[in-house]
Amino acid sequence: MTQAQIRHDWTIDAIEALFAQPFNDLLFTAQQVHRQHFSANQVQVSTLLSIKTGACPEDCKYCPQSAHYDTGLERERLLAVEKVLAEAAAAKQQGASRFCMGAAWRNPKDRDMPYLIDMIKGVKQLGLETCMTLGMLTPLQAMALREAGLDYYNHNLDTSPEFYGEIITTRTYQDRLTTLQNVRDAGLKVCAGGIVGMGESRRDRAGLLQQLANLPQHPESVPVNMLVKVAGTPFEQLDDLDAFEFIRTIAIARILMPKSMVRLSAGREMMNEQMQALCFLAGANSIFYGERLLTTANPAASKDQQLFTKLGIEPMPHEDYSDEVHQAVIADDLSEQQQPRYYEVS
Ligand code: SAM
Ligand code: DTB
Ligand code: SF4
Repeated sequence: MTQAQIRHDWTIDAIEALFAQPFNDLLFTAQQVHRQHFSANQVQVSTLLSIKTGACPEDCKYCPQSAHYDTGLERERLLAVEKVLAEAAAAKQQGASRFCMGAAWRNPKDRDMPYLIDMIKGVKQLGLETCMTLGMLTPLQAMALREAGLDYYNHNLDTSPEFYGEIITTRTYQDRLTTLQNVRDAGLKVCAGGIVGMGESRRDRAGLLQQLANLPQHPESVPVNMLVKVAGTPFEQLDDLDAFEFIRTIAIARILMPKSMVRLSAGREMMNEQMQALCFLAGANSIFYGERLLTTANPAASKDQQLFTKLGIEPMPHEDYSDEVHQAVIADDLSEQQQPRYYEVS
């Protein structure tokens, strides 16, 4: 097989044709593409922490944190920086290489920025990669997070432009694309994906992947979430998506975005080991690790360690920057960045 081309001109019809392939053919192609760019038996592990929980003004129909639905979730204000750093240290101890901090916000307020910046600096000093997902960002906010040392920003497109209106009414698809552009322009790495199993059609799944693959630059990380059906949300009673259709979605994400990390994201708690193994075979090479996602359950770390052992998978190493030499360089870089303030003080 010749080297997979990095393309940004995918048509929905071409993507639907991939969906229609025999399963074995599709997985074979995806695994070939995967091996051109990645070590076949390594999976990157990230740990998630909800740094601000619940009472979100947005109406995303899948989300347990939306104030529009009664899911019984206990709301929590922005966590103290020390608490976040203690959780990050524990995640590192468990073997995570990246720490992702999520907030149930439409967007961060400028008054939150100093705390977010301290969280980023502190987590980096532990030698972990940093990721945040805080909702929409202005260009200045994105730059401020980058200057603090943030590595990745997660912001999902969630679904196709056509289906989007069925899921969320409080922000537009274009709002999401604009935030992704702001994140990219600030020099942050982009983590963008979506959710399947929300009652969308196969064409919508193809449409989501088309949007991601036809961005000017592929996201470095592409989370594919299986809907977690939470009681109290409008999607509580939806039918399950067929497992093979989910695996096909992973395989096509791998083929369309050959160099991106494809993350087998939410929903693993409901998947058996065999299904997860097929997702890895289809080209998924990243997971959330630790028994909690943001507010819902994820498999226990010990269970994932057992699965990795059974499959001969190793956690993907990432360079540890917590030694003295790297820390001196980071401190130096940060002190040079004291001058500009990229957000308004309210
Ligand atoms: N509030 C910010 C935002 O929406 O961008 C950040 C946090 S939000 C919880 C991050 C992502 O989690 C959403 O974009 C969605 O893709 C995913 N998510 C939320 N609830 C989910 C659920 N029940 N099942 C699967 N994925 C979910
Ligand atoms: C993403 O795509 N999935 C993660 C992360 N990015 C922030 C979140 C999944 C949340 C699942 C529901 C919950 O635990 O609240
Ligand atoms: Fe709020 Fe994010 Fe949940 Fe939407 S997905 S309700 S923006 S926390």
